[in-house]
Amino acid sequence: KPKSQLKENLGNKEWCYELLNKTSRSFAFVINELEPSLKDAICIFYLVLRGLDTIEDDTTVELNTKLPVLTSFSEGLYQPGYKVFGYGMNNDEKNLVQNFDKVVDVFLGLGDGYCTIIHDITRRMANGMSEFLQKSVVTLPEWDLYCHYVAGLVGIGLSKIFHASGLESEWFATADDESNQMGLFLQKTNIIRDYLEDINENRIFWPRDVWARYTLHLENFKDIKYQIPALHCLNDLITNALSHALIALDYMSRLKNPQVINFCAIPQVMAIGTLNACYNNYNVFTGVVKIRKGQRALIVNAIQSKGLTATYELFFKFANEMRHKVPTNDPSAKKTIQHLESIEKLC
Ligand code: PS7
Ligand code: MN
Ligand code: MN
Ligand code: MN
Ligand code: MN
Ligand code: MN
Repeated sequence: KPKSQLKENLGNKEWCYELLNKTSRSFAFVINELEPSLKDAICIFYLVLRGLDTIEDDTTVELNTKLPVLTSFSEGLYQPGYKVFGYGMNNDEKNLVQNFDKVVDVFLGLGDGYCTIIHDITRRMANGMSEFLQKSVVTLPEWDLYCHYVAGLVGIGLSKIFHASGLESEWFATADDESNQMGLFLQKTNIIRDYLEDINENRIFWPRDVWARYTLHLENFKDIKYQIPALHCLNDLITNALSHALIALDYMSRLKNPQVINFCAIPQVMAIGTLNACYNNYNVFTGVVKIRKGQRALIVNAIQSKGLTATYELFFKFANEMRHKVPTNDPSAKKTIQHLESIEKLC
């Protein structure tokens, strides 16, 4: 592997952390708190995948132009000077991919174990993204597969990094199914919440086999006269996402390092909080449903001071709140309550 340019290494690393702060909506904070042995690897992992996602997401570039860029991206990690022009829907994303040589330089300075994991996951994610740029998400297995490519693989790579750092046990090196479900829980929540943003960009990630049971056209849900089927469909997908919660709790219960616990648990608790905020809420179809800044701060504080105990308490709280909102006539009600009761029992 080519050596990193040592002289510029310090400046490039600072640049990477600046870009992390600008491009991540929520990960910058938890990554900054990680142990030094882990922090740079996960910062670079984030920026590499954010770079790849910038290419996937750019709806202004033609597919024939985009696909070769996407599938050669992971090889760029081993080419000093590698950068990509013409992509990015905002200035931070443009900045990231146009100056990607700075990320490559810091990447090449990581331990070989970390490089191999990051390169492998990037290659597999890019192949999955190009598969789904050429087809839509129809069945539930396809929904799980798309979410595996863009988030489950992140979980699998992170678990291997945790193990390689020596901070977490051997279990994490091979816990691919559990790691995948950690990612699926976040990604499905993101896809459910981003209904309006995605459909307005002509991108559909809601699985057709599910929404077709409630409407002929997914865009119909934007119209208040379709409120009832829209809410039934929304609650159906939230119920599906909840099926990953128990595995996610089991995964987190095996973690030892307090900063790794924060890094994993804060996004998971934010996810179940977001599902609770979205559940049976028609605002998902007319705007953005988000956890308020103040509530986010309370969650982060609780997890930082009480770790897994707070994680279990907050999962209980959000599951309990959701259970009290389940309408008796909702088609998924029985399944929803089953999932929520098993979460509450475990917590
Ligand atoms: C390497 C920390 C902890 C075992 C850029 C963290 C976009 C939800 O596009 O930016 O604005 O709607 O809000 C993160 C499992 C991946 C999955 C995926 C890499 C958890 C490229 C996060 C993040 C595994 C594809 C961010 C999956 O959402 O989305 C690192 C364990 C990137 C994790 C994308 C989404 C992440 C996401 P947007 P966001
Ligand atoms: Mn994307
Ligand atoms: Mn994106
Ligand atoms: Mn080992
Ligand atoms: Mn999204
Ligand atoms: Mn977005």
